Amino acid sequence: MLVGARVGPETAGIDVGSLIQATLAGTARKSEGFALRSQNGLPNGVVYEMNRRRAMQIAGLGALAATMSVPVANAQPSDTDYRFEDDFDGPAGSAPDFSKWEPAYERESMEDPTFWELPGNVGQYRDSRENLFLDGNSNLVLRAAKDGDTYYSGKLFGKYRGGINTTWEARVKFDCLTPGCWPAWYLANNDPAHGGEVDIIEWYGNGSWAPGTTVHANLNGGEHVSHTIAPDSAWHRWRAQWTDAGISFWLDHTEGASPYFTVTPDSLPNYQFNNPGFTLFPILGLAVAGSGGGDPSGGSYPAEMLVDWVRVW
Ligand SMILES: [Ca+2]
Repeated sequence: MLVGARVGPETAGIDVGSLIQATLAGTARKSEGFALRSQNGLPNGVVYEMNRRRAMQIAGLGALAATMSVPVANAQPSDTDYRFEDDFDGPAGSAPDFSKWEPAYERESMEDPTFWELPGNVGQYRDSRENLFLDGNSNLVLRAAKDGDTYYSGKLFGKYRGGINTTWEARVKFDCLTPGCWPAWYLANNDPAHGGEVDIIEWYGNGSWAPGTTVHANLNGGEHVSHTIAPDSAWHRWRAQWTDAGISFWLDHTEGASPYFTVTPDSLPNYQFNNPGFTLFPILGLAVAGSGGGDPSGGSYPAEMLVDWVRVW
């Protein structure tokens, strides 16, 4: 866990050069798009893949200082000030870093199980390098596969707990959009009375539920708001930003881009996310069967959910 100064409004008083250097460092590290404005001679809206050196060569720090917009609250921090991050570096076939994550050892039990949640029908989680491992190319792999009569896969619960005014992002590849699979990247608070869940992206292999983003104000599933958005099998960054104004979501965020969905506190009667001391933790999971996954018999297995990194700032 890394805690440090954030690049944002609360850094008021920092000199502009440092602010831009920090922003550029964050940009270069992730090799993401970087927008330049028209004053530097480039057309509006042109987005370049560039590293810090190239940014300096093209525009110079002074020109950038004159043309960059003021960083917003969700600007990316510099290298060292993530509150939590995992790049999933490590040898192929090795375990993820269990100082940061707790693996699921079994599927959650259900009070009133539907057919695909019944023992014998539902897929299981286990802490096995067959189902939960690093690929050696800096990715976490959650692999769903049949072993005997049972489908097994993996799930990780982050040990980090983050409060309000945080941004959470993961770079994910869903090679598991097949019947029976139920992949998700989400945040949760498991307090029985005042819990909540932020499903940043969730896809359902049951063939009937719309994939997308959902905020649950209670853990019983009875109170939520959703936005349909369908993932594909390419790499994408899925982001949630949590402030007292609500929770906003971006797919492949670029600076200044509007969120595709925002859940405001007045959206839900029992909105918990502004409660003092409320925290969330990150979860990566690939379930098989269950209500959301449905019947895996017609699916293509092994199926994998890959995660390049998770970052919180
Ligand atoms: Ca990585």
